[in-house]
Amino acid sequence: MTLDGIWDFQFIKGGKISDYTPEICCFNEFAAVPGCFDVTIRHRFQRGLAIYRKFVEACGQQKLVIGAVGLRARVFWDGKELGTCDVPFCKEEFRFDAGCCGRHELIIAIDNHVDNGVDSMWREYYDFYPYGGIYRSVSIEEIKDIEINSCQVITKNIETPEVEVSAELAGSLAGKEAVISVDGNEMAKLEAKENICTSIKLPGAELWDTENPVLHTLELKVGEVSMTVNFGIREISCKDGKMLLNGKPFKIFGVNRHDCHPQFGYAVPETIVLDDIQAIKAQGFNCIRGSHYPQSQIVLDVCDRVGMLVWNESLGWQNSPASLNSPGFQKLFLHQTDALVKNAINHPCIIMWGFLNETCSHKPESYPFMKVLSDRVKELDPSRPVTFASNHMDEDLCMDLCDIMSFNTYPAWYNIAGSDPNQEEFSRDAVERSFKIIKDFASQEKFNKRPVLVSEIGAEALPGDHSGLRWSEDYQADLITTVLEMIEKDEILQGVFLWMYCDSKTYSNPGGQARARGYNNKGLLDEYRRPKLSWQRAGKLLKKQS
Ligand code: ADA
Repeated sequence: MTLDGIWDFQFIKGGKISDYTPEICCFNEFAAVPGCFDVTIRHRFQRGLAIYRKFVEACGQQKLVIGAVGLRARVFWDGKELGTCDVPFCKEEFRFDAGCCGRHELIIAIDNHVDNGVDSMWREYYDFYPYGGIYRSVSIEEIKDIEINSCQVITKNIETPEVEVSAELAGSLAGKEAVISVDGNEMAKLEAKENICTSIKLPGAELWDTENPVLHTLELKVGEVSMTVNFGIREISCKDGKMLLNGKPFKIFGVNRHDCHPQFGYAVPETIVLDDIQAIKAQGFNCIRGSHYPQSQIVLDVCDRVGMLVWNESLGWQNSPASLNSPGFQKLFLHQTDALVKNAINHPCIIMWGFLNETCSHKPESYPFMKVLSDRVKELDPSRPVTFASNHMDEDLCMDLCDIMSFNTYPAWYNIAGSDPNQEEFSRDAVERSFKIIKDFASQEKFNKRPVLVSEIGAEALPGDHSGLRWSEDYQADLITTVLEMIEKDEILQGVFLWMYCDSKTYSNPGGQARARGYNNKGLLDEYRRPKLSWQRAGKLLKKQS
């Protein structure tokens, strides 16, 4: 049962989550769930304690699922604490005894203060805004005597075609059968056990790809309980420095996208997501990087349907070696890594997993935890390549942990090797120099021909500035079109994710001009999705290429 809708609400400016007690509650407003409270007219950009309340009819053993909150939450049922949500963008489940049948009080208390401690999952300087709220759907369901806790469908063979179905079951399974149907046809019957796994051949079934994103439906039934999942049959692999989708080499022409909107924060409604993804596709792009946190069910469902490839990554941004070596950070990070993969594994649109954007991967002390993460992701999902976006170019020390090597670079914008930060006019040479550094490094024999991507590149543009100098629409458009043309022809670079789809809210650092108006302005569109010149020029170029 969904609990989305209008909840009772109270905001205490400056309040902290540790201050929460039932006595401080005096609900004087309403709030939408999902929703971010600090985008609302009354509480815009305010930090404090937000208390959400909903009365729920329920009894007995229940499972409460909170799709995602930010920045952290405590959860209460009839005044008793069920647990906490400690990682933003991470789905959490709470199993509990709801008591006698009737009306019960559910409280989710949220705090949106930024924590700058070493174990923090979202520090102040992350270059995206720390909105507060219940980002994703909340639901509750009765725990029956049989439970299907997960059901994964992984493509084994695209020729036959064949998928592997594995599921975790619990409860009174003795004497029960697990029945698997695909697209309405019964395909297998197994003895119901805690872990089941079987291969199913689907002769004649159509494959999923970007042009023809065919989805199939699998139903797993055990006794009276069933679970339905959508899946696509497709294979992603890497060979001789190329990425292959269903055995065919392809290049990535992608954009980084923050799943964010000025009026919704990170609770972006389906209509906007659909509009974004369809517009990105119509412009000729084939992939999004979900920067820099696990993508919502809405984004992944839309990308499956529309045929848009996705790089899905965990929440992280320039985390220090001190964090990477802190047990508290590691525990939370592994928790969100497991959730990232387990919750999204069936989506055919996802072609790679990523973690720890721009961490200190040039420092030897970062290596052990990077390895733990890479191993963990591969253990959970051996079917997809692993990557991370490095900003350390030829100084990176962790690239051997990736199946695909990805580099963030900002030639002709930041003060990086090969770029002159004082140059006012766009220079193609700066891009060439930067790409050469990446290619020379990535072509070393020790990397054994892994595909190489430019995972971020871009320049800020303020709409209306047509001076041709830095910050103008023309400068940005020249950079973007140069990059797309160069990637198209390049033998080694297998793709690019432009930074970024649209302008996104970030910090307003009083000490610098780098984030004009408190936005990262490197969008090809502005934050309300109004196109800049680069969007039009990129579209023209990509449509001509295809
Ligand atoms: C980094 C980072 C992005 C963004 C970008 C920029 O590469 O990964 O999140 O901050 O730089 O615009 O500077």
